[in-house]
Amino acid sequence: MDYFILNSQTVIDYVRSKPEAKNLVDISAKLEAEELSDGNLNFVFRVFESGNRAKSILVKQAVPYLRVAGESWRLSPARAGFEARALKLEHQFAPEVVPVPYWFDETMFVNVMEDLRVHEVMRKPMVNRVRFNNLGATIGDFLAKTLFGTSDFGMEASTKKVLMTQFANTELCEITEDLIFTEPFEAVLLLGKINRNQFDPGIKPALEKLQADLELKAVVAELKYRFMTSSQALLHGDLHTGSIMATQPDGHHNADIRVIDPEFAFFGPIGFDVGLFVANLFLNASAQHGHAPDQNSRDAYRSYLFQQYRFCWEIFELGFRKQLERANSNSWRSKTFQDMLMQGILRDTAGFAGCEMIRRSVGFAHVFDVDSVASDQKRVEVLEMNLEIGMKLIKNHQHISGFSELENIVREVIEA
Ligand code: SR1
Ligand code: MG
Repeated sequence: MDYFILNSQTVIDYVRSKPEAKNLVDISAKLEAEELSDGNLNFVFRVFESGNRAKSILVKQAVPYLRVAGESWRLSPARAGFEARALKLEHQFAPEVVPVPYWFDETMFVNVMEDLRVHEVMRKPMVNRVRFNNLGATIGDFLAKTLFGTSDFGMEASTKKVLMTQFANTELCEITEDLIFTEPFEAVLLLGKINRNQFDPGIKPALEKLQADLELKAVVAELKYRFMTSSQALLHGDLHTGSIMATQPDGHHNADIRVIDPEFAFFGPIGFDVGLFVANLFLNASAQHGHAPDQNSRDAYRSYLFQQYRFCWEIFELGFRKQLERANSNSWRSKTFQDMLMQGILRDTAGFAGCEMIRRSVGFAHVFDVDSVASDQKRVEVLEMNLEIGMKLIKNHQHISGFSELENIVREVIEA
């Protein structure tokens, strides 16, 4: 079969033609499909047995362009291969948090996986202040397991170096380098480079000030360089709350939480994954200025979000340190080394979180949490808060020595 772009009709015949589908759905029965695509890059379909939606699989296809931008933004469908390899590894290290990968079709650039039928992407419920009490701990544990397991502490140095050759994810890394670390900080780019920033005219003065701040730009350059050159572990690479799904919480506000969409995976600095996740908690906390109906519900949800930040860091640090005790070399068992390592990761977390807060406010890809604020004035206030938090996190990241310091930087701006 040659590559062709699937739609909600042809995906059914595609599934029928695959022997791998036999144990997952009854391919001799009537099948139906619906398109679910809501991410920026790919097309996603659910294929299910007619009359039995519980028997379903998820079919995700990469097309030779960026789905949200259209055919003019060319992008190799090879990203599906990076996703397949990352999904498999993440599922090995954290099977309870990652959808089961069923098969990867390298001709069709298709990944077929467990259909998370009863799960929902987290952004909308978070805008509506739904609580997931196990969110921070689940993500902290996922990060500790996947990042340790794929680092030089968790595998032989030679195995890691070979594995790294499978993750030269050049195109998607370039997207991150441009969209997170370059474009938001430049009014005019070097010749031949397009600036894809999109921002509310109301924050133009704040943005101009940010883009004229030479100290800030130097520190961002340093963070960008670390992103490009530090190969500590296999990252998810895009761990925002749009890459996390959850069921409706139970009576104790706990839910089944899953991490999806690792197509940006590559070997990078550990704090990038942690930083993206916590920044998205902070983005929601600031956006509640425009969503919460009253001060009490706003403050209560913000307290919950900061608590999830702390749980995430604590469980991540505890899990990472525990595994270091059993690591493959005595070098890693030195308490002083472990303290320095964790402090470096925390500082990176703060710096990368700052960049994420800024790019989600002025760059190409925004977040629903902020864009859905109905009042123009409140949305501008939220965006200004995000820029201020981002700048403070970036400028102070090298001096942070504990996770409460990071939290205090964010709280001081949000609670002012
Ligand atoms: C061009 S893709 C825009 C954003 O969507 C993805 O989810 C990544 O966050 C990327 O930066
Ligand atoms: Mg995605």
